[in-house]
Amino acid sequence: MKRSTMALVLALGATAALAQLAEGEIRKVDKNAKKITIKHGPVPSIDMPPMTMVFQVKDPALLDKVKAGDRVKFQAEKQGDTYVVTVIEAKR
Ligand SMILES: [Cu+2]
Repeated sequence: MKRSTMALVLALGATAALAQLAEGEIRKVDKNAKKITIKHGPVPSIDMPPMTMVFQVKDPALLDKVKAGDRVKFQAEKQGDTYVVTVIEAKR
């Protein structure tokens, strides 16, 4: 594969991954319980409408990157009866 074609494929892949990120605003961070409260917009990956709710986090280190009041992009998945945030980043 030519280098230019490879770059295009990688760029398209990154765009697709970003498109799945939901947007929201952090309401509360609870590091001890590994939970985060997010007022969020639609979350296509788990087919969820906008609401304010508590998520578990996959890795508590994710909570070091955000604080209450931050606007964020995030990815969530359903694990059993629990909704888990797997990726989160503050918007700037
Ligand atoms: Cu929700």
